[in-house]
Formats: sequence, structure tokens, C-alpha cells
Amino acid sequence: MDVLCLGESMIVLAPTAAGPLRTAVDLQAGVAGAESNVAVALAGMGADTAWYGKVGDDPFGRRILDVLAAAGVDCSGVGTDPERPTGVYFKDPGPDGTTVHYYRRGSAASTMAPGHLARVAPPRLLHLSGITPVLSDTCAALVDELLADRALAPALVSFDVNYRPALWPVDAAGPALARLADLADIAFVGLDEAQTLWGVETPDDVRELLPNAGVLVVKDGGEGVTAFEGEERCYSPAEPVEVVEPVGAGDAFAAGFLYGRLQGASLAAAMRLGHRLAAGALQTVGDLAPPPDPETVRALLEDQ
Ligand code: KDG
Repeated sequence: MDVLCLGESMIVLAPTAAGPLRTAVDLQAGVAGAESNVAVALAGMGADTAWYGKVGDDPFGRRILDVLAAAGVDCSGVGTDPERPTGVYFKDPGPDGTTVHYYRRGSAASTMAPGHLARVAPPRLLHLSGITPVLSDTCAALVDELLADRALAPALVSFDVNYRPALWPVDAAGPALARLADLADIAFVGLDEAQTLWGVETPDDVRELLPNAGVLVVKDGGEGVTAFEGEERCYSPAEPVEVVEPVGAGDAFAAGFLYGRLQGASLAAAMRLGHRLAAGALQTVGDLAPPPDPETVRALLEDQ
């Protein structure tokens, strides 16, 4: 297996017409989850990808498995909890952007715990995010087992900070997420997130704070991305696009970057592919756009 992505996937419900949730009559349902978004995008480019999580023994859980399997993601290791529901969240579009409302406390995924991957053969890369440790104490312990104790060694471990303010306050999240990101082989963080969490200003400040992350990728929204590896510092401007809906762009960027690195691409080339996937996600209402064709992927990964 090339990549194993671990995290909670949920059903997302959003108004079909413009306007807030409070008055919406029709809602559209879809499958969401930062780590499974990465898995879907990787599988779409041909990577041998699995997703691990837990779902309820309910129609929403079955829908998640159907959608991920149809996207080519191996879900054979996914656990089903007969006692607990699949998590759900709602998007509430407003004049200042979209607010999210989670209904995930006590979800099936919140019972993920250390030892759950004991029989899994190590992939080349394990992808985690900063959402999982806040789901429950056992989820936090699982992330520690995988990232700090490297239970799936020799797999590389990537970690996307993915701060979700609706789940925990900055004073708890800041130190916890800095510690985890600094342990990763590849760490992703948005510059805006870093500013909120750690009071830093520039990508170089983030590097100073996270000196041990093997590769550190600092994303500055529509501007560009700065990646650090050893002594190397590489900036790559974003592709200019008309933004339709931003959710999922970070996951798409991570998938492109990780796919590039698995192919042995340089930081610059991996970022080019990341930008292309992010541009697709930014121009769709859903979390992800269809993957670029193999010819485009190859061309973007060539050193120019
Ligand atoms: O990155 C997109 C995710 O935020 C979305 O799919 C939902 O995983 C999700 C979360 O926990 O917010």
C-alpha cells in the first residue's frame, strides 16, 4: 500500500439554495472528512490508497464506505461501531463565509484507540491530521502511538495541522498541534492557522517554531506556499482562480504534494501539483474536483 489516511469521515449537509441554514428547506448531503478527502484525491491519481476510520452501523456509515470505495479507496480496515452513530456536520453559509456545526461528539470515530492498526502492514506513507487528537482521549492516544511512537514504522508520517476552532480553543490546540506537527516527516499548516495558533507572522517564523518537521509546508491561501526541507527553502505561487468554495482545497493541496513526493519529485514540483489540485477544489462546491489527467500530473512533476 502506498498511503494510509486515518481520520473521521462524516456526512455533510448544506443548503442547496443560497441563504442560511436557519431558513433552508432543502439540504444536499455528501461525504466529508479531511483525511478521506486526501485519500480520494490520491486514489484518483492512481496511488494505492486506504482509509482507516470508524463509522456507525447506519445508512450514513454505509454511504461513506460506498462513496470511498467507488473512488478507489480501500476501506477494508474500517471499523463499524453498532452502538454509536456516524458523525454529521452542517454548513451554514453566511455573508462572512461558511460556519460549520458539528454533530460528532461520541461518534463511532471517536472510539478509535491505540492498537487499532496493530495488524496493518506499514504503508509507504501514513497521513494524519490535527482533527483526530481532539475527537477523544483515545483518538489522541492513537495519534501519539502513530506519530510519536511510530507504531507503523518505517512508514513516513505526514500531518496536516487542520485547526478546527469549533472543536477546541487556541490555548489547548496551539501547544498540542505544534508538538505533533514538529514530530512529522511532512507537516502542512496554513499561515493563517499558524498565526491564530502560535502568534507567528511569517513562514520563516513557523519554521523556527517547528525545526524538526522533516518537510514543512506553510500555505498562504491564494498567495502561495513556502516549503522547507533541511537547508532548502522554496516558494511556489498559487494558481490564480475564481473561488467558488474553499473547503477541501487544503486537502487537495496535501494530496498533490504527497503524490509528488511519493514519485520522488522536488519540493517545487510537488507544490505545483498541489496547487493544481487545490485550484480544482476551489472551483467546485464539493470538497474535491476530479483529478488532473495522468499526462498533466507527469508534466507538472517534471523539473522545469
Ligand atoms: O478539510 C475539509 C474538512 O474540514 C471537512 O471535510 C470536514 O473533516 C472535516 C472536519 O473535521 O472539519
